[in-house]
Amino acid sequence: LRIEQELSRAISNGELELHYQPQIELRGGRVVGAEALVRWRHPTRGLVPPDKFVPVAEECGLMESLGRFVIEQASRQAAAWRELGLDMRVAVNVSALQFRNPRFAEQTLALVRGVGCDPALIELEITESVAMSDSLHAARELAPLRAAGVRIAIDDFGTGYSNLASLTALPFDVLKIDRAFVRDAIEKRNAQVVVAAVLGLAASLGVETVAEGVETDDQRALVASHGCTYGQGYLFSPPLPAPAFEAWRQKRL
Ligand code: G
Ligand code: G
Ligand code: MN
Ligand code: NA
Repeated sequence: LRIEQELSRAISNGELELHYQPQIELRGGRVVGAEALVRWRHPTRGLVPPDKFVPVAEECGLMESLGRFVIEQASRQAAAWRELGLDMRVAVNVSALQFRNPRFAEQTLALVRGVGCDPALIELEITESVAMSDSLHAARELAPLRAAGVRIAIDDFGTGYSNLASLTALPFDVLKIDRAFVRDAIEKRNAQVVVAAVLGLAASLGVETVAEGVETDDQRALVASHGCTYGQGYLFSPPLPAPAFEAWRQKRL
């Protein structure tokens, strides 16, 4: 069977699942949310990572149904956690193709509300390059989402070629510093300069920040000392299936 056919079947058969990686408030250590990361539990190949099938989905017309699955599942989970009394946001990655949809905002809000989820529990991650490739479209789609309470995060920040003036005109709530800068910040002066500059920019814009790929306590301390709001990375936890995530969170309290 070709991978496209298998993937199409996998989406309808429920072989896709979301894993959740915690986001921690660096001042105080509170768990404020999680990034949802999709995996394919393949019957013979085991757990397939997203970089092996998200591009396939984009190429063969399956991205819309994959994206719909991810938004619905993440919203169901966020609503279920609220039921349990855990107030946690769930961040969802949005692909370039998904975002290009002229009815992206409307359809996303319908999916979120359709499963009984408060839009304020959802954060959408859009990469810097996707947000900036058509900033007029981006502004048009992001405004109604934010008006409904959805938070917008710019993912992989620092890796694109942003026109900073256009970027600052975009409505968003969070900048996620790409993990390459966090990785190198301790040893490489230029990476540390980028981290400090991005955190300074975010503070001036009044937006929050997430340092991605935090693996060591030195990295955590460095980004915290420059005012970073949240941390995410193996230092805290890898992405986990929902039950393991809940157990991890319980143990931390
Ligand atoms: O842990 P990780 O291998 O999950 O993720 C690898 C890449 O796949 C990341 O760049 C991440 O943004 C992307 N990714 C993970 N889950 C999703 C998803 O649900 N949708 C999209 N479009 N990309 C995802
Ligand atoms: O591109 P995006 O930021 O959406 O993707 C998140 C990716 O980063 C996932 O593949 C996730 O598994 C991975 N990841 C999460 N935490 C760490 C970490 O501490 N170190 C490294 N190297 N990768 C991480
Ligand atoms: Mn992401
Ligand atoms: Na990222």
